Amino acid sequence: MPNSELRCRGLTSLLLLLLLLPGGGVLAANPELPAPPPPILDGYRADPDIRVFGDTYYIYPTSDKPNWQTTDFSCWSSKDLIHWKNEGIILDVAHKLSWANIKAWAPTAAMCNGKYYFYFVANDRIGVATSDHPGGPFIDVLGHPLIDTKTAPFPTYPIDPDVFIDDDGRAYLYYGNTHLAVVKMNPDMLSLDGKPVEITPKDSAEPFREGIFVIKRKGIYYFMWSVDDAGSDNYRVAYGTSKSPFGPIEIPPNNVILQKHGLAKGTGHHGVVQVPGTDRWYMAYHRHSIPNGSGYIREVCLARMEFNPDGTIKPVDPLVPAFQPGNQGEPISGGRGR
Ligand code: FUB
Repeated sequence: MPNSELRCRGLTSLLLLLLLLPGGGVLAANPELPAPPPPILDGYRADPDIRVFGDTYYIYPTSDKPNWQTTDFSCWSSKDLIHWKNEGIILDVAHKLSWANIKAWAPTAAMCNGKYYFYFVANDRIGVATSDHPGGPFIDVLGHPLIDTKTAPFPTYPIDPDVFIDDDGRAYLYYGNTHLAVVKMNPDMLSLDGKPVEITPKDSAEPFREGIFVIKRKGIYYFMWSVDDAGSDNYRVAYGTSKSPFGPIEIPPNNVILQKHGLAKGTGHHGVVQVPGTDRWYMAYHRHSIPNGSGYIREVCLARMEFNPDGTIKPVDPLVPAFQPGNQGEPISGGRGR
């Protein structure tokens, strides 16, 4: 690391060390550690679902409000993973749904046959809305939830959807809290092909809580999830792998890939995006806001996610920025990253 960068990191650490709290206190920081990188989105936001559609990256987050009483979903776009533009409100559950009006949480987006599908939580159920544009607005097409507490033949809390589209075009919807559910989607992306089945990872010392996110790399399915309570400093991300989108999920040693470090606490509920045509991957995640964060005062950050030669995921350090100053980020042209 060049000396100038070390000096710069030292200065930022000192500034954070001296950060004043409203009550007059001073944040306790370890001066040996670098300051956490700044968040990438404005405002209090969480549960970032990160996607790439065409030459543009998108993040679909939760908009944080006290006690998780949130009503609106926004969308953010970027051409390089560095500069993010707020596309505005894409679905206002307080006014646009007939079956729910609050607790707008943890959405996910997918593209199929040129149409965009937005799966979201409202009043503890999962709905689906569609749009011709990734930046919305999205319309609730069913007029009722896609998934409620009775959809799965086992107990799970129907929150935190994630849609994974396999190489053959088949889409799978994952969701749940404490118990992980998967169900194949019909080609219309608006109905389920059968009943959800339970694939909760059983042998993990890092128990599945919520925030499932699935990717596929070199023929292996990676299942990543959040552990502990979103209000805990120890909220973190663990993972397992499988040869099938239906599991069973095998647990590698040291399967925690994101956890608190220094002033970055409550790091979890992430999403992952692959730069098209490359083996470069980035993780968007939230942490408790710095300063004065909590389980519903959160901010969205970005980090590089890398793999070891044996396919295991390297732990992500929330104190390391995704890009160093001067880096051009990850623009896409001709359908590929650089
Ligand atoms: O943002 C509301 C809830 O907090 C999400 O559904 C959970 O995953 C947790 O992040």
